[in-house]
Amino acid sequence: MSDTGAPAWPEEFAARYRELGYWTGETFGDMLAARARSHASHVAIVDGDRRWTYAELDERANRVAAGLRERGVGHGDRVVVQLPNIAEFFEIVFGLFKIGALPVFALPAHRAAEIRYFCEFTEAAAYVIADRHDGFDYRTIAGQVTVRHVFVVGDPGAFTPFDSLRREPAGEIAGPVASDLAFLQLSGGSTGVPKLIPRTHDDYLYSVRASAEICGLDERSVYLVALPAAHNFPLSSPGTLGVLYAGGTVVPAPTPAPDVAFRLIEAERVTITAVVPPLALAWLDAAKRTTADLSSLDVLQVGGAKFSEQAARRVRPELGCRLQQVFGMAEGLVNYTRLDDPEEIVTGTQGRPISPDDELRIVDDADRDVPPGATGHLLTRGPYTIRGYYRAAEHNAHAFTADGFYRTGDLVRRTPAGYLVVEGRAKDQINRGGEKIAAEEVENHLLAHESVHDVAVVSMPDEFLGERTCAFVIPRGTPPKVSQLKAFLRDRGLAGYKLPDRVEVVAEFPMTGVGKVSKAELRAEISRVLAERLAKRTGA
Ligand code: OOB
Repeated sequence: MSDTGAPAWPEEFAARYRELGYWTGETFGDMLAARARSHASHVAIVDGDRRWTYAELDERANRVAAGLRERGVGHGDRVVVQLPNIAEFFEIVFGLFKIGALPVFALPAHRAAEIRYFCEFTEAAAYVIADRHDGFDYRTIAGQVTVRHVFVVGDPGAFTPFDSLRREPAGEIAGPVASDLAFLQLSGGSTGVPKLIPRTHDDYLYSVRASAEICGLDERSVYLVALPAAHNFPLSSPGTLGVLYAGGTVVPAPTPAPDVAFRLIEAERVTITAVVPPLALAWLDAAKRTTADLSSLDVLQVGGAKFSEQAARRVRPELGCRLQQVFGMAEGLVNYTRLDDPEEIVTGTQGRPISPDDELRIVDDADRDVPPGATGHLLTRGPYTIRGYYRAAEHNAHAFTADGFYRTGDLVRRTPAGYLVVEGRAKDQINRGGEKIAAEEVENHLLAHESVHDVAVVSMPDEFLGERTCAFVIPRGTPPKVSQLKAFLRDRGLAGYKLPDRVEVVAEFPMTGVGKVSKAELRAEISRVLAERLAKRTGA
């Protein structure tokens, strides 16, 4: 492990990835500077009535970089960025890229518990927020973290105005090199605390460039940021970075609600956007009634969770655009259906890898390859898949194989044509409509409640979100109600999407042969309960 806390690729792999032209030595700061030269007056970002050209975005990033430097933030420093979808997100992120400081990409849904942890664990130098968004005041979190600086877009309250960061650059800024870390991304996780994913300029920019090509982006592309901008999918698959690489235009949406998103698609002639399956369903339903002109929309990307074949078939007829399925992970590997694939591949698979050098293995519980076409655990390594989490040596020992394959925790099968179909998940995680919840993290918080003797958190099927969260509780004294447990977790500062949707009180847990709680049986049990309830309601 190097002193950056990030396990690097072995030199023979790094050399090969350079030789093959995947790692080019370009940084994200270089990329923006190059676009500011080649596309100076082309619009890069549209946020409300603000339209920033490439020249302006680059100049703003340089100014913010100078301001960060003046405040003592520099190369290798970590900065927790928690912003809604606004233009300043790109200004600060590129400002940080320019000086080699590392954004830590928090989501707007995170609350004090998560943010405190990110700040402490990464020893962050600064925390960047907007004053308020979606009815929440982020300055209340800022009061609870120990960082040197809090920069606030909007009304700064007791903190430092983001505007004061914009300084006149004094000469050239010495930037990072492409093999340096560019940022820390969050893992969906399956452990007690979220894991951080270290990505380099070299590896990430490769995935961005290749994704932009697969998705046919060019300077006429207009990308609507419907999902939270910091998430890996809208950031780089091909996302905002892919569109900026291609010289196109990025349109951040304040919310993905169909009325807002559809108005923006019409007004800015959006050509491509990315959503999670529940949003795709909401858009499909809203498309029937809308008066908005969606004719510019060429590609709807759907990913983050399994999109049902039935819903996938509706996209072209009902939204009038092409569908692209995306099965990716912040750790690296991203699979796409290709835009010219036949309909049955686009609707029936989750795509194939970006790179000819993405190595995939599908294995059984003992890491033996399963026969072709059989379902097994997906392992992967390649030119943009990490070799280890940030500062997590112990966890890395089992999250990766000895020869560097990442254990994705996904159960997949491969079609004869090389496309992946996601069949399930082996990791202890709930995928709530694309939002990932580590069961153990929620369990640890619930165990602190006085009425909880023991708890097991599992997924339960949900028609709209795919999965929701069910907490099986063995009570101590009076059994707790779901509303009480939710309030308790909210008070502890946990993000709203992690609160359990349902609580089942039980006297004991079913056990596996080796004496572990059988989550498989708990999942089966809650599915049975829900199916019975549904049968009763529908009189079946
Ligand atoms: C994306 O990234 P993460 O890091 O939030 O979550 C990764 C996990 C995968 O391991 C898998 O369990 C699940 O999310 N997943 C899917 C899926 N896409 C992601 N499961 C079934 N079908 C899909 N299409 O979610 C992400 C990152 C980049 C691009 C797209 C998604």
